[in-house]
Amino acid sequence: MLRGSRVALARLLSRIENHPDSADDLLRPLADRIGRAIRIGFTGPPGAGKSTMVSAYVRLLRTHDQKVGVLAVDPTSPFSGGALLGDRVRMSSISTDEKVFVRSLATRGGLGGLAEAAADMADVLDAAGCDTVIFETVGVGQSELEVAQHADCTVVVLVPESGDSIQGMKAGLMEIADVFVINKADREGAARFASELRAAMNLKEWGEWIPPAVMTVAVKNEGLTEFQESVSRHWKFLNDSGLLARRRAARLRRRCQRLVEHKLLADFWTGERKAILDAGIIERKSPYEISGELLKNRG
Ligand SMILES: Nc1nc2c(ncn2[C@@H]2O[C@H](COP(=O)(O)OP(=O)(O)OP(=O)(O)O)[C@@H](O)[C@H]2O)c(=O)[nH]1
Ligand SMILES: [Mg+2]
Repeated sequence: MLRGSRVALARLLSRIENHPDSADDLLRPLADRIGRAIRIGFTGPPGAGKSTMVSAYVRLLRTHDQKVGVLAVDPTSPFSGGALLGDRVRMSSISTDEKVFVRSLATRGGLGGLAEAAADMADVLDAAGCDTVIFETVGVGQSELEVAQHADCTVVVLVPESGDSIQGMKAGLMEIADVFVINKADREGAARFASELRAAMNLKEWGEWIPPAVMTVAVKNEGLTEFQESVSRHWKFLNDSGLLARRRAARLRRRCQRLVEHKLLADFWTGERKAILDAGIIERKSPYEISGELLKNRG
């Protein structure tokens, strides 16, 4: 993979996606090659145009001869099986490019595993020499928001109609945005929504990064230059303010804690402990008493 083989890269990514246990051995020798790539997360409601936007942005990065990795996290809903195919079609113009590596991650339905797999795979793409690694996730569930947290810069893609529910949206998407994109600006209400967003963002304290709101028509490549300028400005801010180093350290800390927790949990539930648990329930003991007993004979 380090000699530039796409086949090897694809194989490594599959291995990590399908056999999380192998990530340790695979990632260890790559550790000192990780950290060069800019990681950008695109998130937002279903159908907002994230994939179209990512494709347009990747084409733009390609004009600067960047090597790009894209990790598209499939919509969580088991009912939207068509979306993946749609993504394939929409991203087909970039996926035949030698210096672009597009990969879809299936939602496993498990806890958090997806975010961890995405982070590991981003590390591999980074080590493989990608200048930019892009995550695309649907911003609805917890695990999608977690994936977004693995990015240096989070782009929240909205549509003019999102303005109607800006209050309800505040809780999740509003907080994580570094850059807002109001895509489908060929539809009515985009400018009004953009100024509403800007007004809401300007309430932030001075000295902080104020997320800009960029209007785009991704299907027509419109607004892409302005978008790129916003991302570049944010990247400069991240570096100048020292926030990049802090964010990355926080991210690594969280990942390490997660790994420790997974490992401890996996080791904890022995047959004997499961028996203690079941016996306690049959004896109608309080959950506190049962958990106390379980933790007493630990280690
Ligand atoms: N009118 C208009 N349509 C757009 C624009 N950008 C994307 N679309 C269309 O919107 C639809 C959804 O686009 P996608 O890029 O698949 O959206 P997405 O957010 O990736 O969707 P999911 O991954 O399924 O959540 C497609 O039919 C696009 O052609 C735009 O700027 N204007
Ligand atoms: Mg998509």
